[in-house]
Amino acid sequence: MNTRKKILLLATGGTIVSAQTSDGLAPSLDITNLFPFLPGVADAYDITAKSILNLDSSNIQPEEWVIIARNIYESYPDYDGIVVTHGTDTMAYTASILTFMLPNIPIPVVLTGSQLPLAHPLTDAADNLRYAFAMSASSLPGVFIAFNRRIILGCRAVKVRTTGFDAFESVNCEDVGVINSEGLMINHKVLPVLSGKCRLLSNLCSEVFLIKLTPGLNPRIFDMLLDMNYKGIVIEAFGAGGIHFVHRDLISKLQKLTESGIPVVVSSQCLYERSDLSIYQTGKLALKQGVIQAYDMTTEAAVTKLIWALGQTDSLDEIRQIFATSYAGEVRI
Ligand code: ASN
Repeated sequence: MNTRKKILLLATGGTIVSAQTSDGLAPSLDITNLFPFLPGVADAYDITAKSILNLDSSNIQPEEWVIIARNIYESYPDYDGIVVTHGTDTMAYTASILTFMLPNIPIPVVLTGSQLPLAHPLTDAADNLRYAFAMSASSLPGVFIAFNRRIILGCRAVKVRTTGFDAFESVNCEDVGVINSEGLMINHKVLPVLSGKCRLLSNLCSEVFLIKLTPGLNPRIFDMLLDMNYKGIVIEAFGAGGIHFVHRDLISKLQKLTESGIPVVVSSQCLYERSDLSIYQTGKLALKQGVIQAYDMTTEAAVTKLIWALGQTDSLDEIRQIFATSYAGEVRI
């Protein structure tokens, strides 16, 4: 009897399948050629590999998120787990949005990639793929990133290094797992809890703008964003959520935005710990204008949640409700 777990490998490009071209590294390797690089893996799992995209992840955008989510949704009933190979640069965004687009996915969906191509003599790709296959065979439902011996909740992942093999961190949340000589060790309290049937919610609204405040930022930027038809704004504010109103009054502009029905989500420029706009006057005044708090969400999760939420509804009240809910552990209210 074949007891190997059935795993689907969906390749989307990234360094992992890249080779040198006259224009620099670009995706080129065919995913079905992966197995000679991974001795033993094909015996441990029953793997089907399919290339669905072949892009550097800087080119992965909402259109591609829909393709990836649809492929996962259409295939998941036939597999025990799914591995998605993906460039590292935007992997945290893709992992976050897939969390929202595929609520209650009942099998592990594990994204991985590498800092060096699979064919490089010092590559981290083979190891990362091994960790991803192990997690994908775990039967633990959710969207995860496997990288450098760590398993991270997809909606908590941030790329924190451009070249280091320890490129990803789980921000404001413990790791889901670690791989050591005892095998794959799972931290069960971090796992998302299923609350219904899996659905594909693939309507997205790309018109979301992320703005990082700088001292002296001109409030007219928000008029420009309205003119450009942006439907939602995420502000990375200072510290616990401070926004300036002296000399240049950003806060009264926020009122104009929320009155126009535009959701404004405020997070922090600090990577770690939570924002709380109710502490300082510079946050509390913004709260009074109706901004939505991101609390301890990563910027990647806040932006993708807004892109997804605006695809589900244009009601500001419903978007507020969506941000007041943790769907898969992306926020601690
Ligand atoms: N530029 C690459 C990508 O994100 C980086 C990588 O995969 N390490 O596609």
